Amino acid sequence: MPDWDLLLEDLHLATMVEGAQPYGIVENGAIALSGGEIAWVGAAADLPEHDTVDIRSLEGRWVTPALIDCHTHLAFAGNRAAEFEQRLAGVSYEEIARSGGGIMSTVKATRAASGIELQRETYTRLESLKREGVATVEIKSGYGLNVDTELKILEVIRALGAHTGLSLCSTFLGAHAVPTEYKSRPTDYIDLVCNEMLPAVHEARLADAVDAFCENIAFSADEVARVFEAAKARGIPVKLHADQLSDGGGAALAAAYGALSADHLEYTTAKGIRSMADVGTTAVLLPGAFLTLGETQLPPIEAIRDMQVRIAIATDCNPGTSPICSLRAIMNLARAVFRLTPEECLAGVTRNAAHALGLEGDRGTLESGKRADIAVWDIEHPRELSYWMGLDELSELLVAGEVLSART
Ligand code: DI6
Ligand code: FE
Repeated sequence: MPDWDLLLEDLHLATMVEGAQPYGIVENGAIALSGGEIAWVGAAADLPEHDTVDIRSLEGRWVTPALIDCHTHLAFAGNRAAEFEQRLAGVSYEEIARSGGGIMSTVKATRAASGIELQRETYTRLESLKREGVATVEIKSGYGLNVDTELKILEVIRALGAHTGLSLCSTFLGAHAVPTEYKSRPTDYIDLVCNEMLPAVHEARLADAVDAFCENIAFSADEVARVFEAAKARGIPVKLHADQLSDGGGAALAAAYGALSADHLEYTTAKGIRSMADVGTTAVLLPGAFLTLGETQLPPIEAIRDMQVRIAIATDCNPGTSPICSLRAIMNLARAVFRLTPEECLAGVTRNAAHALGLEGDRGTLESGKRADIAVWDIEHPRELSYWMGLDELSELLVAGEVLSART
């Protein structure tokens, strides 16, 4: 007879397993945890006999997989509120970037910050996500753009995993922008990324994935391909900022390298989506950047749906185009701006976000054998998670079976 570590009862489940029931709903369910994993999950009526002593009632609350923010740039110093005002006064994001502001101004601040300062600023943003039920966060480097600072950022990310109790995935984004000191020599900068930064980052085991910004104001498809080749040679999975401001064939490029995800996609064509569908690359949609930039071109959502490409959504938390530390707000915006259904929004921050990180075997749904990353909510139906904005319905967050935060 099983002797589980903990059995949670008197609850409803939104397992987010794809199937007959929307949200994978199981009313009157139960969930058993052992060794940090889900040992059993299903209808309470089907619960097998067991010897478990530690049994808790959740008093009719709802249980979902803990949320996953699969695309952020939240390890940076300073902020860009002054540029934000300039943009409101009519100066474009590209103009600011070309005149040395934009990403480069955050690079200056991040280079100047000590590891401890960077850690402190980043910690606050992670805690905000944690308070709303997020257990896994992907964080990109890309505000260092030299060997030392890229390493510093990635080391801070590793340290913050231990400090916050969150599961942090780190992505090396050396090809985020051409730094000022390489202004007219982008090829030399890509040499540095491929021949020095990436090897150093890989040597120190600091990157779970490699990303790049494929855009007129950043890197061409050929330059990105060089970075992807270097990643591939080391067995590191890739993802791409694709077609955010213009159609640069980013989605097809990402797919050609079997990318985990292609992100943004506002200017991607149906053909680009087709190539993603062919290899199973996840579409990560980022309504925060869309709104902050005043973008009007919507990602090709119908094509994405028709071709059954998985849709994830994320904060893109960064100081330039998405100063947003709330994944719940993003769920609401994805519904309002991209017209995703509330179920698509929840799948976008659970099951499909896990896919975008290559973690689908380990988390993102409530299934036995997966990590016990669980959010408990004071709601009457999971659709409410894309309905309310700013209401704190989180009752409890468990990561690998341990309570990380609980309402007092
Ligand atoms: N796309 C974005 O939206 C962010 N990076 C990227 O490649 C913007 C980063 C910034 O402006 O600081
Ligand atoms: Fe981004």
